[in-house]
Amino acid sequence: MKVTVLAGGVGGARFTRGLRHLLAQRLPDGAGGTTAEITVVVNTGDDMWLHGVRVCPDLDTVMYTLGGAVHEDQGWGRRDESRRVSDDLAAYDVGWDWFTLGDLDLATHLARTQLLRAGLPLSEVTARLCERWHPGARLLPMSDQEVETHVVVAGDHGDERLLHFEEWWVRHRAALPALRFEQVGLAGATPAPGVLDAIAGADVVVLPPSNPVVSVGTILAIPGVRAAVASTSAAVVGVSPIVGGAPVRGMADACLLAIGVETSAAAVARRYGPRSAGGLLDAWLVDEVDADVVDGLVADGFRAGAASTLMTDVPTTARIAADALALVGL
Ligand code: FO1
Repeated sequence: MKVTVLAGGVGGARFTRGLRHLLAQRLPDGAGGTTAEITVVVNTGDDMWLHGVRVCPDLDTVMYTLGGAVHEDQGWGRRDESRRVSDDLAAYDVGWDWFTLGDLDLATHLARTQLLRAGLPLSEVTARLCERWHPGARLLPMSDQEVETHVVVAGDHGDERLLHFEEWWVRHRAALPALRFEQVGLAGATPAPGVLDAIAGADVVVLPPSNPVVSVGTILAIPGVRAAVASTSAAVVGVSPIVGGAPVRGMADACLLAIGVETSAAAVARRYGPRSAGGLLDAWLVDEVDADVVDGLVADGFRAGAASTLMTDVPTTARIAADALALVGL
């Protein structure tokens, strides 16, 4: 069975960990893993060059989470982390003192940067880094080209300012109203090798509860990706990142506001659109608190269902993944 997940950071990583647990139960490989082929296409719009190293927050969050090294409470970065280098960098007053690169995390960025400088594309670099972490899935960046999400905010003199997404997200906690998002580098970007095949050749494509605008939305914005999802023979099922009118974590509401989409489970589904009307989704799983929207979504051509979608632990997340797959008969 081939499953392809279009994932951002924490939500997508945690969901994929639960999905892997479910598939290991259903299709065991006899060694605790699964014979299912899981491909995670990961958003790289949050990436940046910082202190001369390439930082890929969502790729690292997925890699660490599936590799068992993630700082569980934070959802990103390494467990048992320290920040001696980051603190000393602050003493030099260089870089982003509000963005902490942990000491162990820095090793990942140094390794990645060395491999990039050697001429390897990000997709091959990612595969090399994953050889250490054994994520039990293939991680693909959405593109080997640099596509960075920037946020347009109002300037001080009635003009507009462009912030890197991470500055808006971490330094300002998305509190500065975003006028719009710009994916810098998008025009020249192509899907990384394997991305389109992973979408076209899957049995099921999953849109996990990642940020629908700056994570899944950025992946879909890579030329060719949205069309591949709309036309794949795979079933396409999503899990709402919005529960009861609010994001479970992060600030997707600030992102949805910026693009004029209501922060609701139903509005996000309609933003993706039903496959029956040329959209992306065959099915959409909402949380039980939003069960009242299911009938309306079905009337609009979605298969829809409601279940508890709080990813409290791996077995629970596996059950959520099972509920999502069940909507498309898997
Ligand atoms: N998030 C924060 O809120 N504060 C940080 O200092 C921070 C540092 C950081 C370093 C590496 C990395 O891979 C992720 C980091 N994040 C931090 C999380 C990051 O903002 C998110 O993982 C995504 O970019 C948003 O989904």
